[in-house]
Amino acid sequence: MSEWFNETLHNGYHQGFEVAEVLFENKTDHQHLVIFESTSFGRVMALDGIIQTTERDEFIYHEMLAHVPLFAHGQAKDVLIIGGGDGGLLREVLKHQNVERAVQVEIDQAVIDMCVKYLPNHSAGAYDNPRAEIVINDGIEYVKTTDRQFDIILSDSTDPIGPGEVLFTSPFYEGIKRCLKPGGIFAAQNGVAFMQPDEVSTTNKRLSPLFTDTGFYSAPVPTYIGGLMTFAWASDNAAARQTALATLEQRYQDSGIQTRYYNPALHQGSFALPQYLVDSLS
Ligand code: AG3
Repeated sequence: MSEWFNETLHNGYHQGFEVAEVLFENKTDHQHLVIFESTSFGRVMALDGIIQTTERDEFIYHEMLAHVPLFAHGQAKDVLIIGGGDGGLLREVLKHQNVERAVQVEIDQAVIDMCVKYLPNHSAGAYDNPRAEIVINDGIEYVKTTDRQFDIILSDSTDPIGPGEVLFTSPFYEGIKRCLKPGGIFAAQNGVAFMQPDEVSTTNKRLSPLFTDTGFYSAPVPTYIGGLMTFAWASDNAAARQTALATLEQRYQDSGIQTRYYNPALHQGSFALPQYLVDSLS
């Protein structure tokens, strides 16, 4: 009999992975961390029973969370990442040569350490990059207190359960607002809309009083089961979300960045939402 890891996120519906080998399993100071070798998706990392990332499909999520805001902005120098301890997002952000500094605020040092060790292809050396600065702190504390400002802020959080819960609250979004530079862009993982429909409407209610332009884009990430993963978007520069295809193509080409999921046409298309989501926003 083989051993299976069954995710415990949704009621009455779950995905399972056949486990080839458990590489690490422990309670950190903040959450229960498991990293295992699966027989189908390469190495898999879960926190508190919820799949966070797999080697096989992480590129879809990390490319979309990094490149959509970064190419829409076009000249970001300072980037802030909240969470993202596996390092996949930092890796994609640092591919942009115009980025001079990427500050990553992660609450759990153990996640970074164990992912560097057992998921080395995620960070791919990003933590040793001189443009990266790692801060171990709660993201909400950081955005409430830092005196630095950023062109792009990305929230690569867990679901709004446990340590990730505060990263979906109005006080967190107010903190984001205070440390975004004029014209800056905030993007955040916002759950799988079909399975977690309230996340889209709640985030929309909380962001729209603070920013002149808010919206959502999406991507299908197989191991975030149940349909489209949504990403929240907020900015006071409404033009950024409407960046012309030709401009995105020019920036993408000039960057020399190689992608496996992201491309400029898909970037534009990802802001088109299914009607049930459009309705939930009004
Ligand atoms: N961040 C997003 C995990 C979301 C899982 N939720 C879900 N399936 N609804 C994970 C960290 C990736 N760097």
